[in-house]
Amino acid sequence: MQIDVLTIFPEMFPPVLGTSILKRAILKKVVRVRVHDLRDWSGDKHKKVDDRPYGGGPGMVMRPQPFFEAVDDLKRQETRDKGQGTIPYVILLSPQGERLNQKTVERLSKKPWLILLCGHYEGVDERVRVGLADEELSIGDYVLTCGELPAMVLIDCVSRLLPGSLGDQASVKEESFSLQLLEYPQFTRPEEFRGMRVPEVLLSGDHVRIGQWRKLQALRRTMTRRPDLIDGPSNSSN
Ligand code: 4HQ
Repeated sequence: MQIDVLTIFPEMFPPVLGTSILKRAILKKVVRVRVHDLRDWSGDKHKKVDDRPYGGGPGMVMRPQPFFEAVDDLKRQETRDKGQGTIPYVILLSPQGERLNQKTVERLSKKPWLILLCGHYEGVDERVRVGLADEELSIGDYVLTCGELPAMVLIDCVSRLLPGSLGDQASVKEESFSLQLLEYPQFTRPEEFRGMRVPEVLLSGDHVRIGQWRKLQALRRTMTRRPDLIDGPSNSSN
């Protein structure tokens, strides 16, 4: 998979892309990530990418032109390099987007080419949504300072699903189950730590009882903390 990022803070990306599983996935060419400075397309001698909102009001709005021209250039470059162009799937990260979940991550992991648009200030000109983005995604109901962290979240969760990135696709299956039911409590040594003991059943060696205990704990935990996972979309999330 190819991922291009359009951002005014390209320097935020290398530390994340250069660490752990993402680093390995990139080295193994499971995913190729290119981060571009949106200011390169500002078309302005001061490299300005924002402007004051029509109709007034506080803050600044990101101009549409740098986003549109950057995407045009990336497409042109792709057509030049590969003869026949792959079509990019363009995603705008914003709190107004549909909430990202594992189902969406799975769908996106099947795309050959993603372009991620990171917003700033009060937001981006509406024409970016209407005329450029194929989809708008939010990583959750809280307000961040920028769209860069959401873009990195998306790169992370999509990349780990790509064949060859985890080394063990069994853990992909397992973790996707863990989204239907929360994990049971885990313990490692020592048997007692600061007065807190490991549940006796886990030391019993009785794997039938251990299995039953874990199932019960997982169910209890899900019911108290995330009833929405059991009730389905009617309740709140997923
Ligand atoms: N922002 N999920 C404001 C987010 C966000 C989110 C990104 C803050 C865009 C302009 N994006 N900027 N939550 O809070 O995706």
